[in-house]
Amino acid sequence: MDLSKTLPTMVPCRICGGTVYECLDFGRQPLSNGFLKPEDVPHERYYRLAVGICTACTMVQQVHEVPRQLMFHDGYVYRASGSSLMRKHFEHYAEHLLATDLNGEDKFLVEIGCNDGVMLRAIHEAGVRHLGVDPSGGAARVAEENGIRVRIDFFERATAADVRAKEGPADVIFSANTISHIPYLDSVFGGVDALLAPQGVFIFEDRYLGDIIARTYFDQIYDEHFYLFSVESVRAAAEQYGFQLVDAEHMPVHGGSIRYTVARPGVREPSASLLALLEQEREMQLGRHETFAGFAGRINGIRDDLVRLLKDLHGDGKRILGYGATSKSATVTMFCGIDSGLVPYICDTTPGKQGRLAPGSHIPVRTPDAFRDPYPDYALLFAWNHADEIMAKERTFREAGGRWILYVPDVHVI
Ligand code: JHZ
Ligand code: SAH
Ligand code: ZN
Repeated sequence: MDLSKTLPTMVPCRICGGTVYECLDFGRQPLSNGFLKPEDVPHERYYRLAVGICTACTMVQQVHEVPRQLMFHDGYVYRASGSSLMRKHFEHYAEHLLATDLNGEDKFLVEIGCNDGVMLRAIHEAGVRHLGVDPSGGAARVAEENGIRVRIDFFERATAADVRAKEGPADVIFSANTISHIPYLDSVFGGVDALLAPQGVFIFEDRYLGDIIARTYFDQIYDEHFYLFSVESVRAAAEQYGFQLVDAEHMPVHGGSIRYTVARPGVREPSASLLALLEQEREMQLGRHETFAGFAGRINGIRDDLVRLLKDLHGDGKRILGYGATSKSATVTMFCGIDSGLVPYICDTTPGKQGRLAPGSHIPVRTPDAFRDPYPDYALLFAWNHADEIMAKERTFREAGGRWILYVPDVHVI
C-alpha cells in the first residue's frame, strides 16, 4: 500500500463545500476503540481510512465518515481519567476557568464530550452549575457516580436548544478531544449559537495538525479523528458559522494540542498568540497539498523501519510486548501489519480493554501485571504521549535491562 496518490479522490468539504483532495490513504482499518471478544472477530467491521485537504478552507478531514453510533455508545471503553498527566491538565484548567470566566453569580458551564468527568469533577467540587453532554453511557455513568450532572446524548443543534430551554444560557461551553470527532460541525456551531450567552465563550482543545506533520504522528489519524485542525482551518470554520476565533494556545498534551477560544464577533479582541500561530502556519505551508506528500513519505519510512526492527528482534529470539492499547495503535498495527506473532500481547490499565482483542490486529490486551510476568526484552510503547508517566511507573523494567521501542517522530530504542 502506498500513501501517496497520483490521482486523488475528490469529495466536497464538510465545512465550506469546497473541493477536498485525498492525500493519505491508510487502507482498511477497524473501529479504533472496538476491542473484541473472540466470538466477535468474524463480525468485525472495517472501513477505508483516508484523509484529504480542502483547497478552499484548508480543513483536513476524512474522506469517509464512520457512523457515530458505531463509535460512541454505551460500551465505549476509553476512560479519560486513566492518566495522571491528563487529570492534572484538566484540574489545572478548571481552576483557571473558576477564577476567570466562571467567576461570578450563578455561572453555567456545559462540556461537550465529558467522558468520565475528568474535567467536570473540579467544577462540580467548586459548586458551579454544569452539565456534561456525552453519548457514551458507560463513561458518563462514572461521572454521575461522582456527583457530576450528565446528559447521555450527542451534542448537536437540537440537544443544545433543549438544554438552553431547560437551563438557560451557558457562560462557557468547553470541550476537549471531542470537537475534531464530530463531522457535523454546522450543527455543533448551531448548538453553540443556541446555547451560549451573548458574552460567552466556546473553548475547545484538540490535537494540532502542525505537530502531527512536524513530528510524523501519523497514528493520530484514525476513525474518531474526523478533522485534523489547524489554526487557519478553525478560524475559517468559526467564521463560516458566524463566530470569531479570538485565541489559540499551543499545549504539549497528546503530542501537541491547541486550545481554541471562539466568541460571537466583536466580543473579544484576537490575541497576540493567535496571530503568531497563524503566521507560523503560513511559513510551514500547513494548508498545502504538497506538505502531505513529504508527510506520506516519512510515514512509509517509519513503517519500513519499525517492521524491520520488530522482525530482526523476533528473529534473534527477543520477546516484545506492547504497552498501552491506544486508539492510535489500531492505525500502527494495521498499517504496519503487526500481529500477535510479533507482539504476543499489549498491557493496559483500562478494565474495558483487558481480556479483549485489540481491533484489527487481534492482539490480546492484558493487565499491567502481565508486563512483569516476566519482563519482556523490549516494550513497544503505543501510549508514547504518556511516556514520562509510564516509564516512571515501569522504572524497574529499564533497570532490569529492558528497552523501550518508540516509533515517533522516528523509530528508536531507549
Ligand atoms: P491515550 C483516545 O485516544 C481516544 P488514545 C480519543 N479519540 C482521543 O482523542 C484521546 O483518547 C483523548 C493506557 N495507559 O490517552 C490507558 C496505561 O496502560 O493515549 C489507555 O488505554 N498505563 C477520544 O486511546 C492508553 O494507555 C498508563 O500508565 O490514543 C492511553 O490512551 C497510562 C497513563 C495509560 O488515548
Ligand atoms: N474530554 C475527554 C474525553 C475525550 S473522549 C478528554 O479530553 O480526555 C471523546 C468523547 O467525546 C467520548 O466520550 C465520546 O463519547 C464523546 N463524543 C463523541 N461525539 C460526541 C458528540 N456529538 N457530543 C458529545 N460528546 C461526543
Ligand atoms: Zn473547506
